[in-house]
Amino acid sequence: MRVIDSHTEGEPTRVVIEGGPDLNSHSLSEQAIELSKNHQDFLNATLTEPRGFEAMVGALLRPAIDSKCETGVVYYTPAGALNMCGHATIGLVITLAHMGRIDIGTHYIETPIGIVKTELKKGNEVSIQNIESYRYKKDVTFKVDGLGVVTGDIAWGGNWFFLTKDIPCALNYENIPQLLDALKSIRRAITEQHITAKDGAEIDHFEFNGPGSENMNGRNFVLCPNGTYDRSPCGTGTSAKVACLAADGQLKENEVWIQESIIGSCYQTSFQNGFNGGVIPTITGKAFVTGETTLIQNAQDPYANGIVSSLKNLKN
Ligand code: PYC
Repeated sequence: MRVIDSHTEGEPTRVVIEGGPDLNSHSLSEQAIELSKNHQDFLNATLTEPRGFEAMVGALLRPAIDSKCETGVVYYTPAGALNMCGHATIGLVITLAHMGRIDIGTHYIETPIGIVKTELKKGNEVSIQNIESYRYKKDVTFKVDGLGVVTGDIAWGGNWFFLTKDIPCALNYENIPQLLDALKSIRRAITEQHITAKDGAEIDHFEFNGPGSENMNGRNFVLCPNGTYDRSPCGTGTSAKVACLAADGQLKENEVWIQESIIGSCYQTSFQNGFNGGVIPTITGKAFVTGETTLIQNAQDPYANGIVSSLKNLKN
């Protein structure tokens, strides 16, 4: 399998450019379901140790169905396919440029939830215009073991998010273990108390929001579905945040919001009013290619599909 690795504001993306599984379904959303259901070994082999590491998000290139798109893509973690991924879209655009497939200018990428317009700029900068994002519920309150009562919003930014300003400690790099534990407790409470997003959809991303450093409007910390945290400010999480700010009248159309991550990297973002009462966020950040690799899976290697798969097999 051939892959190209990059990072977007610190968060890694692994684009599989050759040798991924063949997906038989027609639409990209069906292909995403098929990838999650039938290709766990591929998800683990490409992203978990010893070939990958926990923060990596995969991007499996697929033929675009809409001819105006440069490529189709299904994003994934070892926990399954993602509907959309902001940092990985920025990483993918830089990867396509690295491959010589695209140049400075506008390019469309087809994802399982729709077409994303992107703009490749000079200096490794990319803007993506995300799908329409919106707040689904404001001030959802529930009890969390060890944290007490937590209040926050449920919002869609291409993935479903629970966002809260009830932070247990400062959003600092040194506090990452504590922040991860707290968001996992919130995730557990949401599952146990059957709190869901629209039409019963699972909330699979969790976001603390707090004050930003100088010149930043806010800082976040995001828990991803596979239990790791986003090193970048999370493109879909920033979209969900912008939707909440807009719904509260705290951010106006075309006004800039600078969203900082737990490592101090940032996205510049703004929005235009959407067609269905939500917002269409534009997220700008930088990505850099970090490597080109051929992943080798030797049939005799007990960890050919990752250490995770091997441990699961042992348990079975
Ligand atoms: O940037 O949207 C994002 C994202 C989702 C999960 C990890 N990154």
